[in-house]
Amino acid sequence: MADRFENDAGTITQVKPEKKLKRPRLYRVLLHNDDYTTREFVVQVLHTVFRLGEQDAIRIMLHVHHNGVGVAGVFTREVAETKIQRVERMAREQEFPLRLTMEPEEEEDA
Ligand code: TYC
Repeated sequence: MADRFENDAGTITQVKPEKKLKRPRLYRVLLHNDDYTTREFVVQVLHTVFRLGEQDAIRIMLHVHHNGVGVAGVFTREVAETKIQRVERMAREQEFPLRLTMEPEEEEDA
């Protein structure tokens, strides 16, 4: 399709190319094991902040407990940051050392 038009008066209209709608980069929120945070608290956090059902919350908690680290969820950057902050505040209130980090997912081909 032509993207440049000229009318009888010689006016040239250039059509802007469509902006590529890029998908926002996604981030994995990683949950780290420690020896002090209770299993119940981790399950509660996965349920209330990460919106996981009880079975999934328990499964991920146990995975982290046994493997040292696991994915709590995948979100856009702001959502990931907000969830981490929320959990950190909840953990601090109960003096648990629970730690979460985030890392970008590999870029997918468009
Ligand atoms: N290892 C903890 C315990 O035995 C439980 C735990 C699981 C803590 C996952 C943190 O991210 C975590 N009480």
